[in-house]
Amino acid sequence: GKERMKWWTEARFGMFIHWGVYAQFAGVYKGHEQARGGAEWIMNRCKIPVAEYQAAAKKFNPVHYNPDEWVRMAKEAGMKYLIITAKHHDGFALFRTAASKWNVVDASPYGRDLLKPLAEACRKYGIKLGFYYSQAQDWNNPGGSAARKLMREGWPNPDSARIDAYTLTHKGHWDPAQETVSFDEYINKVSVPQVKELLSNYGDIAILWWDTPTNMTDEAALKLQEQLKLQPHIITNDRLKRPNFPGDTKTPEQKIPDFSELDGKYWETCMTMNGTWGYRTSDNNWKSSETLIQNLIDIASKGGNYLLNIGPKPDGTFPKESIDRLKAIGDWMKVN
Ligand code: JFZ
Repeated sequence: GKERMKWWTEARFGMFIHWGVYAQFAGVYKGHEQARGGAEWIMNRCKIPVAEYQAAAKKFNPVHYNPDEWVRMAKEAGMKYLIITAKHHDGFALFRTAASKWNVVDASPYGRDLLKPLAEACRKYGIKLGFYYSQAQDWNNPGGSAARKLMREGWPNPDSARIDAYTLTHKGHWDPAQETVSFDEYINKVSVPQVKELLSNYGDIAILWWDTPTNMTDEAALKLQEQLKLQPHIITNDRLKRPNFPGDTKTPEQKIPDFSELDGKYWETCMTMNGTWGYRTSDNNWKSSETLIQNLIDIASKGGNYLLNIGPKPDGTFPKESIDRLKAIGDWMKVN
């Protein structure tokens, strides 16, 4: 209840991190600039075959990854918590997992769990740690769902017109490898076990941030929710499954609600600093530091939280533009 939400309501400001194999594509597939959607969607937008996408992980080697520095930057910007994509829709686990070979330890030359040292850094700096986990949508683990984002008959996808006809008749999938097992099997053998791992192996986990409940059933949602008992104080958002699974917090995306929309719920606006969640080389549409600070003030004054995104580069560093903005926000925090 209220006691569990106390730290969250006082936090006001957190860091969102979208990171995975998609960072390597950085919005470009075979010379084609992705036309729609965030760069973390490139596999789906461009209908990249499973084997080809997985081959890209063989070059995923973030040798400059320094989680201590990441968390210190968050801390100095005045952030109180951090939520990282433990697994986004591309299904790539940034952690050691026994439930799928499609993870950083087994499928990349880096070969080490990325979340362990991040959890340690969070403990060191007193920053609460949360995991984003794409529970239903998964384009690489067979059986996972694939949202047919922006796809209708007669409205060709500029990123993959060739293969739209196939996705229309295959529930959004584009590669037969994605349909070798059922959705239920995916939930039971990948999703549930991985959530269990995430809630067991990294100490205190403050937040579980579900996303895109495509194909979710009440049965699957109940199994996932059951795992939350492993972290009695955990806070969740409203994206496990709609309806019936409201979670604790609402998640307006890329926008700050008006007073009239707030209706006494806990809410958190998640937002990008430019136009993409995952790293994209060509996106220079950066919001100014002034705008970001004004957003924070606006949100805080309305009782919400601001979850501001960083899309790290494939080498493990933050884009310079993001670092500059975090510093500017931190400087403002010190005098206010
Ligand atoms: C989802 C993801 O597909 C996206 O890649 C990113 O992770 C973002 C934070 O979440 O996108 C959504 C999910 C929900 C809405 C919009 C985009 N929504 O409810 O309006």
